[in-house]
Amino acid sequence: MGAFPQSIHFIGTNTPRRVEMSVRNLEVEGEIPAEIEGAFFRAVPDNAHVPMFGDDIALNADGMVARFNFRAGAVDYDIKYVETERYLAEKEARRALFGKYRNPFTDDPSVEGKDRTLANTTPVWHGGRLFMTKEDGRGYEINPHTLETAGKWDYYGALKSETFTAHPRIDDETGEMFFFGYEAGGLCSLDVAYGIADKDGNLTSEQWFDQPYCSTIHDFCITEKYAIFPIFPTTADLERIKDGGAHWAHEQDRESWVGIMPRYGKVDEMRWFKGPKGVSAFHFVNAYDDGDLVHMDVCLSDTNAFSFMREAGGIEREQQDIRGALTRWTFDMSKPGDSFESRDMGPPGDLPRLPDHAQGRNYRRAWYLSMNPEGGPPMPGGPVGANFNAIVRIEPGNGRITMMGVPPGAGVSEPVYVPSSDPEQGGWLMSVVDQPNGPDPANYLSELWIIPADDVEKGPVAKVKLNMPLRSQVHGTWVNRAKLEDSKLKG
Ligand code: V55
Ligand code: FE
Repeated sequence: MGAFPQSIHFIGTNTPRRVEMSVRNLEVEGEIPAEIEGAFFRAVPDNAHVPMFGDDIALNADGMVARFNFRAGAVDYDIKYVETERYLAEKEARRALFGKYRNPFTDDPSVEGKDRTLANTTPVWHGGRLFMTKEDGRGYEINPHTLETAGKWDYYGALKSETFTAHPRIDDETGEMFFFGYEAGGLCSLDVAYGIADKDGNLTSEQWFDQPYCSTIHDFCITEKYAIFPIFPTTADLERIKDGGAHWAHEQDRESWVGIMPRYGKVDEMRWFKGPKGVSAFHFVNAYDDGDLVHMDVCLSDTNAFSFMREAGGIEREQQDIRGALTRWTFDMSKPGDSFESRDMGPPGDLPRLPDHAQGRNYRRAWYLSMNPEGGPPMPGGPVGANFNAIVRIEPGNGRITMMGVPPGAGVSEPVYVPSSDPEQGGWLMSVVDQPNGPDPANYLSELWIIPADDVEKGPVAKVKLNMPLRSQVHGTWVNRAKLEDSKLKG
């Protein structure tokens, strides 16, 4: 088996844990609000084997699906590998057979042509089903009660795209899911598939268009009228990949683009707006219509946040020297031309969270992860290799910003939002907080904090204790008890 490398993708909260387990009745400090009933699903990349080549990146680790299950004031925890084709082939061989991140030319010949996706990025709930997704392949359906893998999801054979985003958007009013897949027609293709699934989980539309260049489209937005596709200059190149190189390289001197089309329209109605050069973003808070205006709020930075994507593009910039802001881009759909307005709204950060009902609509508040300048540097870890140490709450209407920091050295992961039946209360955030436990960076304790969503500065009302370290998650999703009981797959 050998040993894991000690690079930023395997230390701190990225230390491989690799344990499938179930823990009943976790210890709780404080009190869990009685109305919290449901499951917090998390996507956790965690290597089942040492990488084929010396080093690797966290994005290339096997997907695990984890669940904090809240029932009658008690919390159970479970975590299990997603049994992708790739995971099962390597499990059988007892070693890595798939090589570098999104580079099939580096694989062991025995797995040629096999599906490479790891399903390690976002748990998605739609139409009574749970999926684990990653943007390089189709989603895998998971039984939400047992966490067993049910198989690859293709909408009963209807889906043509070879890929499915880890960031679909669900309109809470119509129940429809809007999604896309890029490199939809194969490695480095310009094809983007734009799809809609109805509230019951049936594919009702799939259209393909070409993006301006082969970029990583990690997230997109919907409003009540539009679908919005951002194109940032982190690009794939087939020759580089065939040479065994990186899938992605950031191009600092290349322009960005935003494609906007009516969300129920035809892809040839797409209008392309030209954006600044060299910028990058992985996640959008939200977008909404305001008369003829479209506002889109993006966690923007002046270069790519992933060091390996910068390095492949020859960009020398330390993580702490990256600049950015929560930024509002406003498009006037009544005017011709390809320009738009931009303004800063909040401190730099990423991993935003929005209440489900506010998707695509004017919103009162949202949350995202940021750095508390007074908090001291957090432990290394997380998808980028650098953790965040604060949750920021922003009211876009008036610019009010509040914050919850975590103890020195601790890291905080993306929260989920849990609505409250009491409109005065404002709901809850749940977030895993990893706190150092001595000088060894692999040694820390993970807790799930429950925080009043509209009073984040007050800190947690309850801490659910694992009494052990958990590997960093990427994204998570909250599914309430009624939805779980209404699931298509039963326990
Ligand atoms: C991201 C995560 C991925 C990936 C591409 O967080 C982008 C961004 C966990 O996998 O493959
Ligand atoms: Fe993401």
